[in-house]
Amino acid sequence: MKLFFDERQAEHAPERELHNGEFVPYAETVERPRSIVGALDDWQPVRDFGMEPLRAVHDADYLAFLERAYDGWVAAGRSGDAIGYSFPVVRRRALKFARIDAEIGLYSFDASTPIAAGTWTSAYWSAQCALTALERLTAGDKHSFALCRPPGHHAGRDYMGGYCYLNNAAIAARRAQALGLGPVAILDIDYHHGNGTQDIFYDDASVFFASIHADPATDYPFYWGHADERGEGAGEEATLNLPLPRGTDGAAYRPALDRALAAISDWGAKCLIVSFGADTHSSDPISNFLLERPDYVEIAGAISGLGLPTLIVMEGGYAVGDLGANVAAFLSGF
Ligand code: SP5
Ligand code: ZN
Repeated sequence: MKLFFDERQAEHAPERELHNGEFVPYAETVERPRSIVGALDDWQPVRDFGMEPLRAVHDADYLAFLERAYDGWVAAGRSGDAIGYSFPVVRRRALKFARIDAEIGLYSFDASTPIAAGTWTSAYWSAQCALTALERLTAGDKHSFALCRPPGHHAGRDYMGGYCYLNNAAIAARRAQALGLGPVAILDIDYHHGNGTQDIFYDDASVFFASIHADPATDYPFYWGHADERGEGAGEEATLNLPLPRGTDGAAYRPALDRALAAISDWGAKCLIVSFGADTHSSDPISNFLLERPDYVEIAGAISGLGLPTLIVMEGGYAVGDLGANVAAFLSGF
């Protein structure tokens, strides 16, 4: 399987995030991709597909904001990373703002997603990484891996959150459709619900979204990922959420995985995008599942049993000491 990563994805390095009432060191560190790159050989260069595939998913004003937000922060006389403190929740008016603090809240849903000097560059190349890896499927490869970093699945059309700025999986899914690889399904197996991906395709019958994650009643992102969210309008029944309790181990995970795979197969997917988070591992510092390394081999084996051309995009996973080996184990299962 071909592996993709671009060095510019390492430029993004926020210092801290707001969590449980305190500023704590940012968990989505550059040591993460370093660990994964170190555990696997033969990385391929990333190509530049430009802005158009990003515009197929994200609003133009949001992309423009992301690109200039850090400069706007510095121009406002601030130091450190750009971070919001006021968020407009529901029924917000479509107002235009000049002040950076109003904009940054408008385009985010949490305070764990600061914008640092290298954020736009890294987010841009993370998306290009997914697009480059996807291209392998058109060349006839069965599987392909994009070491996306920053991750993407919490980012929506016009918002960032959960360490995510551009939704790499969604961008790849739209591009897969454009390349005639569809119908496309996205299987999200990060510990956290992929709320951004769900939101982007919620009323869209052309992309099936299945997610297995920690129950949002107890875990971030709280407001999405509940079992009764099944899509809406034309997209009704094209979303499947399988929340699991804290403490879920490999044996308890498996029936949910089998359900998700059966649903993807029944729906008629011809191409699969896996949003893979290794934050389901027992050693993860911010999560509470109990998967072990051999479970990743087994999960990957079950996914590859679908027989679909599959793009794997990296999402979370914060146990840096185990991360590279866990990702290598997962990829070996294909
Ligand atoms: C892609 C992904 O896995 N995003 C997860 C975002 C979770 N954010 C909420 C939990 C934050 C916990 N932060 C603890 C930092 C300790 N240094
Ligand atoms: Zn996660």
